[in-house]
Amino acid sequence: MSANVKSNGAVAHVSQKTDRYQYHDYYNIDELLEEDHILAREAVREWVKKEVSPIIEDYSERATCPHHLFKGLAEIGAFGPSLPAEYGCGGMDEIAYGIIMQELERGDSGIRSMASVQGSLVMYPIYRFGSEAQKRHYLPKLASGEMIGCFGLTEPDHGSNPSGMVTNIRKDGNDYILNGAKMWITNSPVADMAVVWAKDEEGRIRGMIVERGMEGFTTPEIKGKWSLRASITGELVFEDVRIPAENLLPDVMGLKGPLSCLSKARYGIAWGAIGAALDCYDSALRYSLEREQFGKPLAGFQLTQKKLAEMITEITKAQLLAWRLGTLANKGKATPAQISMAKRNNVHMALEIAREARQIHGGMGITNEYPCMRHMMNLETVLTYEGTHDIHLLITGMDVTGINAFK
Ligand code: TGC
Ligand code: FAD
Repeated sequence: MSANVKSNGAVAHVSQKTDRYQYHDYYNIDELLEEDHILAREAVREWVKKEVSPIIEDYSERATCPHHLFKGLAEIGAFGPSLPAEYGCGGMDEIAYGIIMQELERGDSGIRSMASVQGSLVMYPIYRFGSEAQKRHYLPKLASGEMIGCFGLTEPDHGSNPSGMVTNIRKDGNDYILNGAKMWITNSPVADMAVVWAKDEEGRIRGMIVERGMEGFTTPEIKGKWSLRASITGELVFEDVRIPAENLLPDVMGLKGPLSCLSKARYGIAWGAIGAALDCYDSALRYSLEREQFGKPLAGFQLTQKKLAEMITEITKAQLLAWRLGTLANKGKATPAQISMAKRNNVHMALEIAREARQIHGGMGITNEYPCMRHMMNLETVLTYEGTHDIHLLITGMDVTGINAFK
């Protein structure tokens, strides 16, 4: 593939690979969907084929975020699809939101991340815990991509255990003074604003909106990632940043604030990971039918069939889990522990499939001619962020035994 980098950072490709992806629905799950879901899926799939697939290997290889795609993501309704239309959002249901995440992650986990962070971790807390003035000011701008946001929970010394955070605010007249640092923050170097979680003088966790340009607020980039390379990641550093009181989210205190946002985002990832798995399976199936060794297609060997049969079985189970979770979420009945189970299962499933699919492609599987290695590397991050694989296991363990293994 050859490419020219334009002055705005976008890449004009001289020659591009064709995206031959075809959806796989072994159990006719489409019969359980509504017309709106299918329409949303088709629209996002077309967008991914046109805007993401031709450039993603190149951006990933250069470890560069295709920020020109933020606008397009907004146009296809990927920012806050299940938040109300009165704030400029999609007004769709939770299954539509899941399906959109699935199609985006079929393209790349980093592209899905761009949308998950904006919709579930920035717009959702403003919608759920913000004042009416905050909702009216920020949500339409975030939905349209006019503003880009990020979410600051993780700290250098507090990842799986965010309750230990040391980032803090103290009251100063009508304002608060914010000090501390957040680590591993998706989109931070390009964000116009951040939803940040910090402890007040009483040790209660509060959410607040910090805008780029506030004195003492910086967002250095984290470099050197072998995973999620088309997504930009950074820190948030606060040195005596003055935050007006009206920037605090008034309607929540405590860890349940950020954890509620994580539930929303983890739900989207449970769907999203299926997209990455489908892309790997689809590529492996096609390759195994086209590539011949020992005088017949790879697909004709029993060991290849075992791999493919197990892949589509696991994908089908994950699709059913996501669909059922979606119906519960639509009724407001999906519990955090149910969401944890689906995030954990589906991401692990996708990572295993990416590895198997890479094997089926043989040596070609390690190149950027095929998507498996990129998905595999991305999924290592997806397995870790939004709660690690083991943290979600312990959440399930706590739910079924009633005993908290964290404390
Ligand atoms: P714990 O005592 O269990 O809970 C504190 C309060 O929160 C409530 N709660 C939840 N509420 C909503 N949704 C959830 N998922 C919730 N989980 C817990 C809980 O009921 C309680 O409420 P209340 O009213 O009693 O105060 O808290 P804990 O300190 O023991 O922590 C539990 C644990 C370990 C499960 C939690 O800390 C955790 O999930 N840790 C993992 C951290 C994590 O996921 N970080 C993600 C950072 S953001 C990110 O990765 C973005 S990536 C974005 C991208 O690019 O896509
Ligand atoms: P640690 O918490 O130090 O965990 C290290 C290992 O120890 C893990 O395997 C973990 O499972 C294990 N472990 C920890 N506690 C236990 C226990 N009690 N029992 C058994 N095992 C345990 N955060 C944000 O706030 N916003 C973002 O936008 C964001 N984006 C991210 C983007 C990327 C690319 C990455 C890599 C991370 C991002 N994160 C973000 C942070 C992410 O959520 C954390 O990395 C994750 O929560 C794990 O924290 P940690 O890396 O500090 O690992």
